[in-house]
Amino acid sequence: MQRAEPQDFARVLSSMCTVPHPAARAAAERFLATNPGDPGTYETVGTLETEAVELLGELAGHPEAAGYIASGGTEANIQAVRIARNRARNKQTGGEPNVVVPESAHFSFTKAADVLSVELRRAPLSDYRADLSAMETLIDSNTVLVVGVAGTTEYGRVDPIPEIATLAHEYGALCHVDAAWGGFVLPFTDHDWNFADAEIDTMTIDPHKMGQAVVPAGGLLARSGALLDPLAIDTPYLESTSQVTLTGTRSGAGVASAVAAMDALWPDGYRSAAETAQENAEWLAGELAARGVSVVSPELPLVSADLPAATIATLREEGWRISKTGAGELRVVMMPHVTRTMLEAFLDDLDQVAGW
Ligand code: 0PR
Repeated sequence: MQRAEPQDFARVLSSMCTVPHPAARAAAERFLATNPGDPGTYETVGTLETEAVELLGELAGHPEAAGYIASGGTEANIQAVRIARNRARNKQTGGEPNVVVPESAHFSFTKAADVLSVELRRAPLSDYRADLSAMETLIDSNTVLVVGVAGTTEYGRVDPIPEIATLAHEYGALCHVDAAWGGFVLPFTDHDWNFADAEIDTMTIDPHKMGQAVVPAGGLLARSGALLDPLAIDTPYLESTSQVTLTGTRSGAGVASAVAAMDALWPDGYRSAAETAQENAEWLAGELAARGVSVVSPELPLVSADLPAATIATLREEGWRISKTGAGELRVVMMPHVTRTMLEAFLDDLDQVAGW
């Protein structure tokens, strides 16, 4: 039987995964058979996880952050909701807990709400960003968490994070920032998004997206170790006495590759990747606008453009791995593997299909 091969990245334009950095790939292979879920047995990978959290904390403006390497942004977001729900459960009585998110929040929050039996309240946006007054309308005494997104999945927008944090705390709720995708780009922008910029409590920041680590490597950070306490369960027969992760056995590959990627790329490598990606986003946005296409201006390196569904479908048939926003726009994510040459080839094909 012929051996299956993974796709190459030559035509992948809408994914948030990318080619791992060579050092990250090598580290992942070396640590494939380790389990950071049992750091008493797999000590080295346990130490690496501490390093990974320190490095992520540096990126996020808080080198003393607590946290761990999760399976991805979904787990990190679920855990942030779980922290807030459990913390409130210990404190207050009555009423179903709710979480207030902007409508742009990733669907992982829908999973979190379902798994954790909390009500998800989605606030309408204004100009693709969280609208503070719309959020405040939804917040009440049962709100346990208010979420801001720093780099939205569909339009790459950054919510007003400091204001969201203030709002959350006014109501006694925690504030979580979802920087799953944006976290490795935002340090090189003027946006206020991190632990130094705002009084946020927890953050999702994923090495396996813009961080160029292998899958699975998500990141959950918390301002203090105490914030992770509501996640801790006893592990009677392990050397370590408690565990805060959602998964039990988990891949040391993600942990080791996250450290290797950040060692190799933070900060200069990530800065140049972010700059190149932003240049490419602005170039593509300009080219599309020049053809009369309506484009959402790329604040971060992600371009959404209004193309007919049939055009997108034909380009997919030609092998381009592209997807659409909920509103039907073409979405191109400028991951590190997306080069100008690739974009030129894509535009050539688009010109042919559109016939303009
Ligand atoms: N938060 C944000 C802001 C995200 O964009 C995503 C994923 C998540 C959380 C969840 O992260 P995990 O997928 O690591 O659990 N956003 C991408 C999306 O839904 C995920 C993705 C990745 C989709 C690669 C396709 C793909 O090929 O578009």
